[in-house]
Amino acid sequence: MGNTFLSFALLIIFHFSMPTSSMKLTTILTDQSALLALKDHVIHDPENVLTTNWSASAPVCNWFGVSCGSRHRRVTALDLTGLGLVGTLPPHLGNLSFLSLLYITNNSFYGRLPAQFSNLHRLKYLSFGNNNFGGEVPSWLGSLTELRRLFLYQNNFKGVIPFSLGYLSKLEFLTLFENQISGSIPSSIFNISTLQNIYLSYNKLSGSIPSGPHDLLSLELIDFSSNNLSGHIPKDMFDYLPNLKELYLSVNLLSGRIPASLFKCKELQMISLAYNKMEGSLPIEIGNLSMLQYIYIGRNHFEGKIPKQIVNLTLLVDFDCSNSNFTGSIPDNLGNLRNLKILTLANNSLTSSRMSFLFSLTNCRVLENLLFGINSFISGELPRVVGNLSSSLEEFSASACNIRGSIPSEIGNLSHLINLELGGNKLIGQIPTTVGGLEEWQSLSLEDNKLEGSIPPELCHLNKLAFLFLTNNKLSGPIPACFGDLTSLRQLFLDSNMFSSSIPSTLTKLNYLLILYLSSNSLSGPLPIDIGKWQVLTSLDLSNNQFSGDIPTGVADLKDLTHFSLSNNRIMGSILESFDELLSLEFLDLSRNNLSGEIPKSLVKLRYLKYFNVSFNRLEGEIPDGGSFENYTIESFKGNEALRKDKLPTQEDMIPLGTWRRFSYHELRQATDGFNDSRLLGNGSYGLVFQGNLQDGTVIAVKVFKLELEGAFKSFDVECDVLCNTRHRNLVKVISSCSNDLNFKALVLEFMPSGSLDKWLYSNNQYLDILQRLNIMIDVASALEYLHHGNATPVVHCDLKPNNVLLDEDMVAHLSDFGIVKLLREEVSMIQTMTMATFGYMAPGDTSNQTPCLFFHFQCKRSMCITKGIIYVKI
Ligand SMILES: *[C@@H]1O[C@H](CO)[C@@H](O)[C@H](O)[C@H]1NC(C)=O
Ligand SMILES: *[C@@H]1O[C@H](CO)[C@@H](O)[C@H](O)[C@H]1NC(C)=O
Ligand SMILES: *[C@@H]1O[C@H](CO)[C@@H](O)[C@H](O)[C@H]1NC(C)=O
Ligand SMILES: *[C@@H]1O[C@H](CO)[C@@H](O)[C@H](O)[C@H]1NC(C)=O
Ligand SMILES: *[C@@H]1O[C@H](CO)[C@@H](O)[C@H](O)[C@H]1NC(C)=O
Ligand SMILES: *[C@@H]1O[C@H](CO)[C@@H](O)[C@H](O)[C@H]1NC(C)=O
Ligand SMILES: *[C@@H]1O[C@H](CO)[C@@H](O)[C@H](O)[C@H]1NC(C)=O
Ligand SMILES: *[C@@H]1O[C@H](CO)[C@@H](O)[C@H](O)[C@H]1NC(C)=O
Ligand SMILES: *[C@@H]1O[C@H](CO)[C@@H](O)[C@H](O)[C@H]1NC(C)=O
Ligand SMILES: *[C@H]1O[C@@H](CO)[C@H](O)[C@@H](O)[C@@H]1NC(C)=O
Repeated sequence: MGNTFLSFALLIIFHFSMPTSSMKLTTILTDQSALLALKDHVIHDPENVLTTNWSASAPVCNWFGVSCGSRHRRVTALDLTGLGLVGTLPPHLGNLSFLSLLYITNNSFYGRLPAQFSNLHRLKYLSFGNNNFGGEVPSWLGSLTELRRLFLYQNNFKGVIPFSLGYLSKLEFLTLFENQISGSIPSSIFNISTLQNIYLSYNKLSGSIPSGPHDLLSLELIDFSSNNLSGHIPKDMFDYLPNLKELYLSVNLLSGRIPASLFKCKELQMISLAYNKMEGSLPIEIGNLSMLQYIYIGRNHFEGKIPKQIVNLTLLVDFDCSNSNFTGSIPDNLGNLRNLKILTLANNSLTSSRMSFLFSLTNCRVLENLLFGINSFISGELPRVVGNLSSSLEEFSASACNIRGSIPSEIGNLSHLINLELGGNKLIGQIPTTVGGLEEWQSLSLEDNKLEGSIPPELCHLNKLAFLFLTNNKLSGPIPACFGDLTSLRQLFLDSNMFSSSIPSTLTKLNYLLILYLSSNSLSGPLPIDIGKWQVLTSLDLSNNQFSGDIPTGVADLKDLTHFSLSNNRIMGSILESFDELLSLEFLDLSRNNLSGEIPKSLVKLRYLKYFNVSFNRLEGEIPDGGSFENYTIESFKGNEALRKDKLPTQEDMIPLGTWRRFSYHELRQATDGFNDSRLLGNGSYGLVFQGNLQDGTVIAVKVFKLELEGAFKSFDVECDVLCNTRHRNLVKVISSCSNDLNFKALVLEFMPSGSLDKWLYSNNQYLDILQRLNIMIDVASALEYLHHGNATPVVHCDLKPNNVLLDEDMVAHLSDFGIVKLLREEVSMIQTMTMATFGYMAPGDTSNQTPCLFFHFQCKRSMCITKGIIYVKI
C-alpha cells in the first residue's frame, strides 16, 4: 500500500514539474508498480530475494531478475526461475509493455494466468513451467505473435489446446507436457512453419493426429507420448519433415501400420512408438535411417521378422521390440552394432538356432542390457561364449526360453553383471562356483529349473546380492551358514527344493530381509530362537517342512509381518499370547502342527487378519469371539478335537453372513423374469439354472432345486455344504442361497458367460484350440485335486461331464453341479473307497460320428483319490 501510494504521489509531482520526460518516467513507474504488485502477491519467498532485494529505494533495473533496455530503461526481461516463490501473478504484470522475456519457471505460483498478459505484445520468451497454474490454456496466448518459446509444462492446465496457438507464426518451442490438457491436437499448430520442438506428452489428449502433409522444415522434435491418441498415424504425416530427429508417440492408443513417409526423415535419431496398438511389420527401410540411435517399438502388435537391414544402423544404441509378435530368427550379425548398449527382444516368438546370435553379440563391447526372455522357440544350450560378452554387461535376461543344459561357468566372467534372469528354463546341473566373482550382482533369478546339487558357498561372496530366487528346483543340502554374510539380501526364495537340515543360526544376521520363503523343503529342527532379529520381515513362509519345537517368543518382534505360514510342520506348544502384537498380519496359517492349549482371545485385535487357519492341531477351549474372528469359517478350526464348537457358525452360516448378499424369492423372481424359460441356462441333476440380471447390473446364475424330485432336499444341502466350504478358482462360486422353508430352495451362483464345455465341444461354430483344451483339462484336474485333497473331508463329484464344466469370460473352467457329490467322511471313507476302487469318470460317449475330444478320467486308490487327466485329442 505504502509503496503504491508513494509511486502515485511521485507520479503526480513529476507530471507537473518535468513535463518533457513525463511519458518515460510514467512508464518506468508503471513497471515498478507492476513488479511491486507481484512482490505483494508472493506469499512465500524462502530465499528472501524479493523481500530484501526488490526495494523501492533502488532502481527497478537493479532488482534481482530484472533487465532493462539500455536506452529506454523499461523492463525487458523478468527471470525469477527457481526461487521457490509461492503466490499468484497479478494482472499488473500486463503493464510491462516492453517485456520480451518472462520466466517464472520452477516456482510454486498458482491460480490462472491474468488475461491482461495478452497486452505483452513484445513477448518472445514466456515460461510458466513447473508451477501450479490451473485453469484453461488461455486462447489469448494466440495474440502474442512475437512468441518464440512458450513453456507451460508441469502445471495443472486443463481444457483444450486453443486453435489460436496456430497464429504464433514465429513460435519455435511449444512445451505443454505434464498438464491435464484434453481434446484433440488442433491442426493449426502444424501451420507454424518455424516450429522446432513440440512437447505435448503426459496430458489427456485424444482423437487422432492431424493429417498432413506438414511442411515444417525446422521441426526437429515431436513428443506426443503418454496421451490417449488413437487412430492411424496419418500416411502423409512425415512427408515434409526432413529435419525431424526425435519422434515420441509411445503410450497412446495408436493403431495401424508405420507410415512409409516416416522413412523420408533421414535425420531421425529416435523413434518411440512403444505401448500402442500398432500392427504390421517393421519395414526394411528402417535400414535407411542411418542416424538412428534409439528404436522403441515394444508393446504393440507388430509381427513379421526383425529386418536384417537393422544391422546397417551403426549408430544404434538401444533397440527394443519386446512384448510384440515378432517371429523369425534373431539376426546373426547384430555384432555390427558396435554402439549397442541395450537390446530388448523379450516376449516375442523369435527363434534362434543354438543361440547363434550370442556369438555375434560378443562384438558389441559396450552392451549393457541384453534381454531376450519369453521367446519359447529359442531353445538350445547357453553357449560358453556368454562369458565373452561385453564386460560392461549389467543385465542378462533369458527367462522362459527353453534353455537346456547347464549354466556355463564362463558366466563368472561378466564382472559387472547386476541382474541375471534364467528362470523358467530347463537348466540342469549345479550353480557354477564361478558366480562368486560377480561382485556387482544384485539379483539372481534361477527359479523353475531343474538345478541340483547344493548351493556353492562362493555365492556368499556376493555382498550386494539383494534378490535371490531359487524356487522350484532340485537343490539340496543345507542352507549354507555363510548366507548370513549376504547382508544386502532383501528377498530370499528357496522354496520347493530339497534343502535339508536346520535353518543356520547365522541367517538371522540378515537384518534387511523382507521376504523369506523356505516352504516345501525337508528342513527340520527348531525355528531360530532370535527370529525377532528379522525386524523388517514382511513375509515368512516355512510351511511344508519338518520344523519342530515351540514358536519362539521373538516372533512378536516381527512388527511388519503381513504373511506368516508355519503350516504342515511339527511345531508344538501353544499359540503365543503375544501374536496379538503382530498388528500388520493379514495371513496366518498355523494349520497341521501339534499346537495345543487355547487360541488367545487377544488375537481378535488383529484387525487386518483376513486369513486365519489353525486347523488340524490339538487346540482346545473356546474360539475367540468378535473382531476378524467373525469372518472365519469352520475350515479355520476343524481337526482340533477339544476345541469347543458350540460357537462355531452353523451350516447355514458357513460362508460368513457378512459377506453374503441376501436375496429374497421376490428378487430372484424379478431377476429371472419370473423364472422364464427364455432365461434357462441348463438343467442340472436336481435343478434348473436360470440367468438372472440384478438391478445393479450384476449377472448371476440361479439354480432352483426341483423339490418335487426325491433327493432334491438332500441335494440342496449337499451342494450348499460343498460350495460353501470350498473355495477354489476352478469351482463355481456361490454368491448366496435362498430358501423359504419348504417350497423354494435356490442357490445364487457366479454367472459363467462362456457357457458349458459341452456346448463348445459339440458346437459347429465354436472351436477350442489345443491350448484351450489343455488349460480346461488342467483347470478341471485342479478342481478335482482340490476336492479330493484340499479339505478335511474328501469330496467326490460323481457327475463329472462336459456340461458340468462351465467357462468364464477368460475361458477358465469352473466345475459345477455338486448335487450328487459324496462326502467321504472319515468313518465311511474306507468302505466307500473300496467300492470306488475302479471308479472312473468318462463323458458319455456321443451319439453322432463326432468323437468328443476331451475326456476326464481319474481313479481312486486306497484312501486317496488320484486325479489323472487324460486328454484324448481328436485330430
Ligand atoms: C539485488 O540483486 C542484484 C542482482 O543480484 C544485485 O546486483 C543488487 O546489488 C541487489 N540489491 C540489493 C539492494 O540487495
Ligand atoms: C527446474 O528444476 C529442475 C529440478 O530441480 C531442474 O532440473 C531444472 O533444470 C530447472 N529448470 C530450470 C529452467 O531452471
Ligand atoms: C494454415 O495456414 C494457411 C495459410 O496461412 C491457411 O490458409 C490455413 O487455413 C491454415 N490452416 C490452419 C489449420 O490453421
Ligand atoms: C482414452 O480413450 C478411450 C477411447 O478412445 C476412452 O474409452 C478412455 O476413457 C480414454 N482414457 C482416458 C484416460 O481419457
Ligand atoms: C533405402 O535404401 C535403399 C538402398 O540403400 C534404396 O534402394 C531405397 O530407395 C531407399 N528407400 C528409401 C525410402 O529411401
Ligand atoms: C500374435 O499373432 C497371433 C496370430 O497372428 C494373434 O492371434 C495374436 O493376437 C497376436 N498377439 C499379439 C499380442 O498381438
Ligand atoms: C547396408 O550396408 C551394406 C554395406 O554397407 C550395403 O551393401 C547395403 O546396401 C545396406 N543396406 C541398406 C538397406 O542400406
Ligand atoms: C507379453 O506380451 C503381451 C502382449 O504385449 C502382454 O500382454 C503380456 O503381458 C506380455 N507378457 C509378459 C510376461 O510380459
Ligand atoms: C469381514 O469381511 C468383510 C468383507 O470382506 C469386511 O468388510 C469386514 O471388515 C470383515 N470384518 C472384520 C471384523 O474383519
Ligand atoms: C496496470 O495494471 C492494472 C491491473 O491490470 C492496474 O489496475 C493499473 O493501475 C496499472 N496501471 C498502471 C499505470 O500502473
